[in-house]
Amino acid sequence: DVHGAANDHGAKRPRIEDRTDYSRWRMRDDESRQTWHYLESDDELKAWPQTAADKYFLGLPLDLPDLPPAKTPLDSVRNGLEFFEKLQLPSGHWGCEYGGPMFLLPGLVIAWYVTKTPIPWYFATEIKNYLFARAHPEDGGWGLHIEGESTVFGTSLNYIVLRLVGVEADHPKMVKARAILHKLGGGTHAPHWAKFWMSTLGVAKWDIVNPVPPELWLLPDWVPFAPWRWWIHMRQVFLAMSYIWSKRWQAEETDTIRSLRKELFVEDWDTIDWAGHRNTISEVDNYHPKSWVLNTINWVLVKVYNPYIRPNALANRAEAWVSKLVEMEDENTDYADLAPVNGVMNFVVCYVRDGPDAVSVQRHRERVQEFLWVKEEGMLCNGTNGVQCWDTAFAIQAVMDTGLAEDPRWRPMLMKALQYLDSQQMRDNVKDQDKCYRQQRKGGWAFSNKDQGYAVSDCISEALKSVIILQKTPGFPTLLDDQRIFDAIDTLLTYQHPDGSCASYEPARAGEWMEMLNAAEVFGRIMVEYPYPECTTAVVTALSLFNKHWPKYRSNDIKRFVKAAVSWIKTAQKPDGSWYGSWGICHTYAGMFALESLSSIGETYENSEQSKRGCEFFLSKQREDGGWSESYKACETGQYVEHASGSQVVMTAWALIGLMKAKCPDIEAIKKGIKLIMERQQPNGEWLQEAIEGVFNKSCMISYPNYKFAFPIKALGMFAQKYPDEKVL
Ligand code: LAN
Repeated sequence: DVHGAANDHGAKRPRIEDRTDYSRWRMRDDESRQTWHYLESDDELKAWPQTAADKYFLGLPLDLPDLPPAKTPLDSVRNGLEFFEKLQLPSGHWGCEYGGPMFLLPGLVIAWYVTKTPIPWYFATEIKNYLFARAHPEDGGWGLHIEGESTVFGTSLNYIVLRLVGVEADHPKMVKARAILHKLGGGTHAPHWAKFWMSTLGVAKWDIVNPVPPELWLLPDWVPFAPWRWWIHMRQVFLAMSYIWSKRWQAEETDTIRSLRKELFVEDWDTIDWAGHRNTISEVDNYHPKSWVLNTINWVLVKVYNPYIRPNALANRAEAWVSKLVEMEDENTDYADLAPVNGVMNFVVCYVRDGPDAVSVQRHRERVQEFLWVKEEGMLCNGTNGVQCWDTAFAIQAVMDTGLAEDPRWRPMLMKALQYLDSQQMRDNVKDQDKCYRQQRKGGWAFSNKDQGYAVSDCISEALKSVIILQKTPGFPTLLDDQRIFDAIDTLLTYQHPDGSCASYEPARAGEWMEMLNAAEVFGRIMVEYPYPECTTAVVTALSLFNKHWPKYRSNDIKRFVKAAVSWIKTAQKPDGSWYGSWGICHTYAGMFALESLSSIGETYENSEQSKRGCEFFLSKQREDGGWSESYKACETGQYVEHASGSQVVMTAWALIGLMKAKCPDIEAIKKGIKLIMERQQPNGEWLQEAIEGVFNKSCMISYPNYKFAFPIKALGMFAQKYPDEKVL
């Protein structure tokens, strides 16, 4: 693939084309390790035909026949499943694009570049196409996420990507992007992470980067702000970053790098006061301004500690320990790593530490491929190495709620899905769990797959629920014996906070005050774990379901857990009856989970004040056409706001599921919503993509394309089960 590769180390001219031939792309599903391949030879093309799923992901026509028009919700379910089944991948899971954030691809491409990894022309070409397609329609810049306004973070980094993959600086789109970048202040106004990447690349000098001292990792564990207490994503990013920062390592200079120095900055590069711009940041990027505490610490580090005190021996010890922790992360995940931010940084660490030809570097090179995805707009970087376990769990639950699980028509699909979850359960804790500060995970599931291997409270819950309901359905085998189910329960039971709530990867290890050390500027609430209604409610539903089937196993622990969790869920309800959701948009997403969990312990509209108020909140937000349409803006502001483009299928399904789980008596309202979902279904059974569905860190949106299948199917199916005689159309 080096042939025609886009990079200018050595003599090769970057090659970049208008577009690639979409009939040549294939997604390989190697036990749910997803990689995209471009088949250049016709022999390969013959040997490896494009599947329906490939075509769907690529936006190519599927040429499916129209299905018999749905007259009832159950017809509509069958048509939806007919389509959704075609997207199930060979290993039994569902996958999809998982884009949205616009700061992931830059890390990956910069990591490729600084490690002299050739970028094949077809990757370079489609990366260019994606970024051009996603440039802000008016100013030509890029934001934090695909729906956001242009920022220095998004624009400087994605501009760099385009140059590294071979786009010329005088391309009209680059000229336009530069104009908005300069208008926002240019590279000196970038937030911390962008300054880090620019310095690693050698486009900026390290003095512009606020300190990332590896010494913090030498603090004893009892220290209240020791990094092991931070939210796992922050500490893993900080870890790798601190190694590179401490070494002030920079990539080898190239023509492109020299040229970027001229392009990215408003100031003349040679005269920039680098240290003086450590805290410079453009207004639009500054979502979470640094605290005075952090500014003071940074000042002491820069002015006093680093130049006069920092003992070499201590720096070396810190680097060595950080390096060891990086190694453990790589080993525990077989180089897949937690997510694409720390994954690509670990890649650079290995290159710096182990040299260009090391096995570790080679393995990272292979593994980062799993973050990439190709869709009709081009190539992007997913938020994780996939959505495998999560989306598969929801797919199973959707079918279960339609009552079709025993229908032989869907058995092969469900069998494969069950086998998939069977294969992905984590059977052991990670090696030296305490030494690398990992949470117990035995019996759990990750969001993506077992390779990544980070259990999450709600991912365990959703997967476990799916396994239990399927295994308890006549006609399905018991692949996971009782002990494996108990392992999952044991791990789930470790997730509760004293106040009854649950967080995501681990129970919180420090309080909200830690946000004072939030150096990233562009995200809010990232430094520690928080209690999340969605996670807490998912655990409650899983424990309740488990307890019905195994009433004896740890029943007192479960009773206590559920009781405390439910009372926390009730306190988390806002006066208007809603719950704030942190991982999906927003009150609609959280409301569905909350109402489902209340109903799992027998609390519904009739007998529970909280359930009733939750329903009333939903009913008050239903639109004239029967749908719901919450916008991502709600995540930023905490207030329910409607999306400009009207009712959304996914939002509508979430609200309806909540209402039906809560046994809301207003059948007419529910019917109106069901009708909208049915009318939006296409003749081939699919639903089309509408507005973005997910969110993280309050400010960054992320796509969940399979939600438009799983949740409408589930809502329609639940309706068909509950009201078999109601006419909708
Ligand atoms: C995810 C995706 C899944 C999500 C749910 C399971 C839906 C949630 O209920 C718990 C948290 C979790 C696991 C989650 C955490 C943060 C992730 C991994 C992401 C939103 C996907 C991308 C994001 C990750 C942090 C992106 C990298 C960005 C940094 C700021 C490091």
